[in-house]
Amino acid sequence: AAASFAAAIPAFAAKPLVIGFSQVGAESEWRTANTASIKAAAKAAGVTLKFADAQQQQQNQIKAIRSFIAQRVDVIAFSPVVETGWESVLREAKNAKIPVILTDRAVNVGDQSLYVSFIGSDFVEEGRRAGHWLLDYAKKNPNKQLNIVELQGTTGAAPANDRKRGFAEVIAANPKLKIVRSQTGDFTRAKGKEVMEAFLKSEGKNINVLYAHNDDMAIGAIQAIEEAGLKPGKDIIIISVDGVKGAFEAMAQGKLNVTVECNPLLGPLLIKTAQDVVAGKPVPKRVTVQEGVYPADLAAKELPNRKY
Ligand code: GYE
Repeated sequence: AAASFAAAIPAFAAKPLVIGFSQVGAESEWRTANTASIKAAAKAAGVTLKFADAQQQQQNQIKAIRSFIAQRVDVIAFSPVVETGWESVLREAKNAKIPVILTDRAVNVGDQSLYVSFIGSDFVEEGRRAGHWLLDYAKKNPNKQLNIVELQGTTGAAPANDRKRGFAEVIAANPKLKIVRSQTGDFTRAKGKEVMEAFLKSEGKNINVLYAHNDDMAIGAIQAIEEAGLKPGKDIIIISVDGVKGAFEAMAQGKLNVTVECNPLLGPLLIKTAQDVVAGKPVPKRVTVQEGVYPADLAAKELPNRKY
């Protein structure tokens, strides 16, 4: 009865929901799309969003979460830069009775009651999909030597750990597939380019395949490969993850061979989950999203359909 009364008389309508959201940063096209999705969904739902950019630093996220607790927001949401080191700040949120929703990236905590829900992709599966594409490629090109260099995401981040693991697990089936170098490029174009330059310098023509944990690093690496006088997508086969527009453009130009999709449009799911939590409705502990794999030959056809 109280609820319908409040709804009928605007003056008594509930205060808008306040969500404090700590974002990883602005390191990639994926992240830009993710931020836009969350801001748009909050706006559409009339939710007040307190948005903090952590610039890829865990310390900044911990500070932001503490400030959300001090401001007594209704819900805290965040995309954790790295997996470990969250126990104490999440305990503080729990003691303050503020529910925490994880989006995009997971945390590694012993006590699962420190968050109510985790909404995001299965990164191990994405790594496996990248690996399966390469296994198929190796089957079709049995005489080709396949030395792989890997550009890892941010050290300690769930998508870096998991995409590495899933890929390694699958390519282990073919002894010809060997990772010769693996280093972090921090999910950025600039770092991807820089590390690829170093790989090219030390390995020379020995590199046959690049596996990049995101499209931005692959796009940076493509520049490095071209500057070294090689043809990306041909002299070096390139596999990456995310499926952002930049990757589809690179594929249409024949410079990238395949991208494994990772959906950044988590805003509507996040807002809905926050509303349900505050309304006392049960929410699923884990929500994953549907994703595909886009090889270069589908790029031109798919490009106009891409939403990020
Ligand atoms: O793949 C990458 C971004 O956490 C899934 O972070 C996200 C990753 C995404 O920087 O581009």
